[in-house]
Amino acid sequence: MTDIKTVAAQFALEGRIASIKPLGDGFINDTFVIRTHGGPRYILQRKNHHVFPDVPAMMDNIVAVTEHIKKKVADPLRETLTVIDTKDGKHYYKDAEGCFWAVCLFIEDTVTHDVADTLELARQGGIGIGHFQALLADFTRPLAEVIKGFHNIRWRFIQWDESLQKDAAGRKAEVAEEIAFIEGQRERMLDFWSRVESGEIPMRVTHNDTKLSNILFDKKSGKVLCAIDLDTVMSSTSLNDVGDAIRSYANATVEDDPDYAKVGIRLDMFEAYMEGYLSERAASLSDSEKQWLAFAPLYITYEQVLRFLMDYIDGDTYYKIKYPAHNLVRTRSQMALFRSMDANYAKMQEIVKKYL
Ligand code: GN1
Ligand code: MG
Repeated sequence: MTDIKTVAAQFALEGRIASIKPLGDGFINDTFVIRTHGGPRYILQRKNHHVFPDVPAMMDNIVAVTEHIKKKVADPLRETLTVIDTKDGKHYYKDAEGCFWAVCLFIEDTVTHDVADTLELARQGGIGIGHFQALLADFTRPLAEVIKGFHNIRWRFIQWDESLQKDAAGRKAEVAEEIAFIEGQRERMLDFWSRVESGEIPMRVTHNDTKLSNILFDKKSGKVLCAIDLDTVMSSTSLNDVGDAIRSYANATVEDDPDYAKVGIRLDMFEAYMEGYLSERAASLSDSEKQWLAFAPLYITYEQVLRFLMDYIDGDTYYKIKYPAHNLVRTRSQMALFRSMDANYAKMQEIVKKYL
C-alpha cells in the first residue's frame, strides 16, 4: 500500500502531522484519523474505487451538497462535513497505484452508535434525517449517479439474475432457501419501485446510507449533529432514507447478529423515529410518500438481504467480511428482520398515520 504519510501530506492540512491511525469498520472504504500538532484532527479515507467507479464525480457531489448545507446552518463546521482539498486544489488525491483518497475535518465531541438503545436516540435520528432532507429540498443542481441503480430493485434484479446464472463461488445450492425468499417477494418489490419510476413517488436529494452508525450525535446534548458518509448522496426517493434508518434504529440488535432469535423490529423505536422524522417532514411529503412510508423499511431491508446474499453467491467481492460466512449470516439476520417487519406491517402503517 502507498505510504500513508505521503498520502496525508498531499492535503492542505493545518499543523504538522503527528499520527495516522485506522478508525471504525466501514464495509466499503478504509478510514484513518490524522492527528496534527497545532491543527485539528482529520478523517482520511481511501475510497473504494471498485464500488465507486468515479471518485472525482462522487467528491463533486459531496462538496456541492455540503456547501449548500453550510449556507443554511448555525455551525457550518459541525453541522455537516468539511472536505479538505489537496494542496493543488483537488477534492481527492490519486496515488501512484491508482487508489483515491479524500480528507475531511474530524468533528470533535461527537458519538456514534451501532444499536439504538433509547427512544430519544431514535426520535433524534428521525429529526436528523428529516432536517437533512429539508436542508436539501431546494438543491437543484443535478448530482452524479455515483453507483448505478443503487436502491433501484429493478436494476438489482438484473445483477441478481446474472449472479445466479454465473454461480461464481459454487454456493447457489447451499442457499436455496434464501433464494426462494428473494424470489417470493420479487413482484411486490417491483410494484413499489414502479411507482418511483412512473413519478408517482417523487425523486429528491437523498443520503442513501442512513444507517444509525452514519449519523453523528453531539456528545453534550445527545442531539443529532449531522449525517456523515456522504458518498452515496444522489437523487432517489426520500422513503429509502427512512427505510434504511429503520433497518438499523428499529432492529433489536446489530445487522449481522448470528443469533437470529434476537433480531426483530422494535415498534417503540419505529414509532419514536417516525415521530421525529414526521415532525420535520409531514408538511412537505406528497400523498404517495405518506402512503408508502411504512413500506420503505421492508423495501430497503429486502434489498439489503438481496445485496448480502448476492455478494455471498459472487464469492464476497463487494462487502468487507470478517469471517468466511459473514455475508450469509448478514443475509439471514436481515431476512429475520424483514419477516418481523412484514408481520408487523399493519401496525407500522397505523403508527405512521398517527403522526401525519
Ligand atoms: C455499506 O459504507 P457503509 O458501511 O456505511 C453500504 C450500504 C449498506 C451498508 C450495510 C456504498 O455502508 O449500502 O447498506 O454497508 N454502502 C455502499 O451496512 O454499498
Ligand atoms: Mg458508506
